[in-house]
Amino acid sequence: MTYQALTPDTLANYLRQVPELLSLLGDMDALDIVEVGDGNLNLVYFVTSRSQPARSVVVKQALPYLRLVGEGWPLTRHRSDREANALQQFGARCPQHVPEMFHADSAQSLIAMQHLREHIILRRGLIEGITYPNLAEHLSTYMAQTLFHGSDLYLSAAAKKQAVADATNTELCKITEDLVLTYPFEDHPTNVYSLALPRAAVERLHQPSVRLAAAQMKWAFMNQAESLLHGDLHTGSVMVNQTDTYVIDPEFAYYGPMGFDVGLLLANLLTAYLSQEWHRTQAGQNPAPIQAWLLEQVASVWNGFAKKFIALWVAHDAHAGSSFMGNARDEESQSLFREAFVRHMFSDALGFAGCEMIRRMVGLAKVAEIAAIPYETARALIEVRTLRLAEALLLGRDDFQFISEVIDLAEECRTLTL
Ligand code: SR1
Ligand code: MG
Repeated sequence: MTYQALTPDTLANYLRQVPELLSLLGDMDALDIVEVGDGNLNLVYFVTSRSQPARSVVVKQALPYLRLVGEGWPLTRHRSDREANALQQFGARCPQHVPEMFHADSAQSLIAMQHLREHIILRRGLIEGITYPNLAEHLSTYMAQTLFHGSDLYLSAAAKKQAVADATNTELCKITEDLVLTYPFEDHPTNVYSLALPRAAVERLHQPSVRLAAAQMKWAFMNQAESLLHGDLHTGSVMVNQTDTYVIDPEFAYYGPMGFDVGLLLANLLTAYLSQEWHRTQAGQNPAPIQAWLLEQVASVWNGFAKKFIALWVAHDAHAGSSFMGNARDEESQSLFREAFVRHMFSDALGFAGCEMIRRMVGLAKVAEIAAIPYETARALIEVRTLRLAEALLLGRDDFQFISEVIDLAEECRTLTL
């Protein structure tokens, strides 16, 4: 069957021909099919049995263009294959935090997967002021498991090189290279600014020191094939409730620097933090408790990730009886290498966090917790605070020793005035 962008009617016909979904959905003739995609790229359908609503799947189909912009921005559909590959790899490495994939069809650029009916998108939950007791524990586990097991620290050199080739994701990487790591640092027609954002705040991003740092991060993104990344690990790619956490949507997956995933997540926790003053005040609530909780998440995500990553590494070497460094029994060199490795990931994470925060303020795709603030001046104030924090992270990425220093800086930036 040649590719067609599916409608609820054509999807129903399609599903009838997929036997592995029949056992999940039961009666294929009585399905409710609703398109719910609100992301930037794809069609997303909830498919639910009318008689037994607990029987339900999500069907995601890649469109041959960027949904955010329309048919004027064509995009190949190969991202669906990359997403299927990543869901399979991540599902094997961390099944408790990755939705189960039931069916993938390369010709239709379509994936059917577990419907997380009792979960909401983390970004939405945070805007509503909801806290999640297991969030940092789960996300640090997810990142340690996926990033360690995709790397040369775990895989054989041959398997890792094959995995790099299998994960080539040229077009989606180009989106990140342009929209995250290039355009926000120049005057580019795709950039979108708040009317009240002072021009000086934008011009700071064009300073040679900032452009140099952004170019260095772009180089790292394009050349450091360290592990299979999610590639777009923001709070809109996480689904949560009070007990579970799932990481969804790895269509930007490719082999890149591990600090990219960590940095995107930290960046989006920080934009959530800086936006709380507005959201909680609007809701007649005190922002302090959730602000403190969000900063705790920043610390626990990083500290938990670093600790779990090292623990996986030490356990693997002990079990394998050999290590990446060779077989010499030299604990001192091993631990120096591990320490330097974590420092390097930390620096990368902070650099990428800075780029991500900057692009969400001045680039094409925004974050709802800030973009949805309806008053230009109130929004611009939070944008300026975010930009100052982002710039300090990007420029100072090699100078931070501990995540507590990032938190002190975030608290300082939260009180800046226009
Ligand atoms: C043009 S696509 C914009 C953004 O949406 C995705 O979620 C990625 O973050 C991408 O950069
Ligand atoms: Mg996405």
